[in-house]
Amino acid sequence: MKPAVLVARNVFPEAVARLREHFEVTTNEADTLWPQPELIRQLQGKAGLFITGSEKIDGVLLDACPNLRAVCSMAVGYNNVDVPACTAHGVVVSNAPDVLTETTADFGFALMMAAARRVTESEHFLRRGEWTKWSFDMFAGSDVHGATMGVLGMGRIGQAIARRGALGFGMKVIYHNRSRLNEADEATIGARYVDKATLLKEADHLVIVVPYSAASHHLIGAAELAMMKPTATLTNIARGGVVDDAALAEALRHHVIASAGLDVFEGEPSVNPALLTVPNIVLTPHIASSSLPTRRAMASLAVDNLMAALGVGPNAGKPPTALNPEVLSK
Ligand code: 8YV
Repeated sequence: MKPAVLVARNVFPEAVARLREHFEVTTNEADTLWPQPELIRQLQGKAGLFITGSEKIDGVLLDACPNLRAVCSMAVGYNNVDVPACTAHGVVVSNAPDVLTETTADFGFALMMAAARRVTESEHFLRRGEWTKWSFDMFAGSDVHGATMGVLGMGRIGQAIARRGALGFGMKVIYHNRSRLNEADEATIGARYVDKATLLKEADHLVIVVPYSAASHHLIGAAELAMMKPTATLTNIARGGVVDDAALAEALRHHVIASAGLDVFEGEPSVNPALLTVPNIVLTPHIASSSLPTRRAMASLAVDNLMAALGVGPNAGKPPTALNPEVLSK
């Protein structure tokens, strides 16, 4: 009998079809995010689970699903998965790095530019029928070319955004990260390492790309925003919770900084109502990785991992992007 796997959300039919070649597949036709008790109920007897960045995988779920051997996510961020608990339960976990780096960097750059040049704010003005004449300072924003980009979190996506800024737009790039890049990488990207305070003080455009963890919770709050230039923009494409959304709304309302671009929110898909009422912000519903080819590649990588973790296909036993491959070598 084929092993049984669960696909927790609607995904591309071709991804499900590949899984059906090897497994008994149950899908989530309604495409709602199952509360954990329902996810646990659906998982009974299943050996594998295909998830997104939303399902919470923790010790409670793992205790309740003793047949589970692999949890494979189509997201690169895995703050929704307790990896040590999975390892302790002998469950392989994988994420989906690399395939979304360039697409997500494109979007981060777009949000930064839209915030700097006030694209959303001015479009709303036009749609409201308020555009009756030209004026010398109408929606005058700040320049991106030649400005200083501050990157908080210099992983793969941070580096891809920094490259765009330095090579494409002649930006001066400064960054802060838990660990410093080696000198050769800094030189290739054209980025200078600074401490967090310098990053906040010197950046014209701050782009946040750090993974979410207890350590990065509210990394940017009222005190940090107060250190930034009043002309600065802030872009968050990392995770909700890295920025204190209430403090950001307050800072935007009082022009502590000029504008912001947010793709991720605390408690999403709910959005702090205060953010919805400030004009100087660009808001998008967590779509930075959402180009069709990239979303296909993310789903396909999760399928590759699930097949390999459950011992079928060309990578059998060696999931390409496992986070705890030691589980399989035991
Ligand atoms: C995903 C993301 O859209 O990969 C991530 O970590 O935040 C996004 O690319 C989302 O999590 C889908 O699973």
